Amino acid sequence: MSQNAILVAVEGPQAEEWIGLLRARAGRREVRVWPDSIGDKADIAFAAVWRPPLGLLASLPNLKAIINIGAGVDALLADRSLPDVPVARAAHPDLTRRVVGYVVLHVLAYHNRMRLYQAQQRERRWEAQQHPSSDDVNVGIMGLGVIGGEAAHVLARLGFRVAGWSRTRKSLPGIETFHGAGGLDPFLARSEILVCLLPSTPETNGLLNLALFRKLKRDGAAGGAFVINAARGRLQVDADIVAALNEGALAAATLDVFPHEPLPQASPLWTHPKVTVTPHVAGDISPAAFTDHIIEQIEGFERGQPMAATIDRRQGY
Ligand code: NDP
Ligand code: OXD
Repeated sequence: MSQNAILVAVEGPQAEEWIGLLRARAGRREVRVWPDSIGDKADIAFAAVWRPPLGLLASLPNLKAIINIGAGVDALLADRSLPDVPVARAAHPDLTRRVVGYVVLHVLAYHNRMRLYQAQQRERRWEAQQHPSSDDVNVGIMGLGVIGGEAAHVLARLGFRVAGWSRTRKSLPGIETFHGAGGLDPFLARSEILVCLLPSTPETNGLLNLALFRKLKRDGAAGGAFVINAARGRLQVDADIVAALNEGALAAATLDVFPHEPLPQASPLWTHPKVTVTPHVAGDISPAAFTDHIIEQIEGFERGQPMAATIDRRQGY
């Protein structure tokens, strides 16, 4: 009998790569795969999963810990039968760099008027647009965690006036910080380019709505208010984004995530001239980068060390 086996439950184009790499790096430990080769469930001590089916983890009687192959644990926590074992999420430099790169790309695209130049190119029009210095532009980052904190730091290095909003009080050099319900309105009132890097929880779902967009700063150097959501679709109300764009509360939106994914064909976001849609790709973590970390987490846990980036279930992230 094999004890302390690892179960991998991942679907999609990278599934084979995850399985192959985990098998290669797991040494003598057995790697089982859901749904094809799960074997005797009593052998499984660890589960490395991304959006596993509801009830799968509760069916493993000797499960000791769960490793989420992604930063957001909302899909896992939606499983009411989730066993009461430690859950570690992905907080890895590869993932952080990818999402921060996505955020910087889109902040700079707005700052450098890329949308205008793309339209001008289609018309063969050669016309330089004015754009302000970055230190005249206010970027606001919702969520100052692993990814939001680094995004704030990189954007501040590029000269932007960066502020961040978090649940608890934070102090970050060079970043203006706000926290809690009381800090939200003043944070919004000074933010022109709003970047969302919050987890999806009962407190944050639906936060990106029309009332919030109307509170953003529109009279600054950025030339209007912009939103970039690279976090979770449930944070945003799609119809409110369209309404905010149409009334001018928002000048443009960049959306990597949606309440329903894939984005339904009938969504007006696909064709809205002020919307950029990407298919939830801001932070696809690389199996090659993360596999060693999964094995290290398991080995450390077995030596009695707490896993890194363990979530707080009561907070939901
Ligand atoms: P962290 O858990 O490190 O950070 C979360 C931040 O959000 C913290 O600063 C936290 O505050 C803040 N926060 C949580 N709840 C609230 C609240 N109610 N009010 C105000 N602030 C709140 O997460 P990461 O930075 O690693 O990732 C953030 C999210 O990005 C993930 O949950 C995931 O959903 C998403 N993501 C999306 C990807 C994509 O491909 N689109 C890829 C990777 C991540 P505090 O510091 O006080 O705890
Ligand atoms: C994540 C994601 O949460 O890829 O890591 O969305």
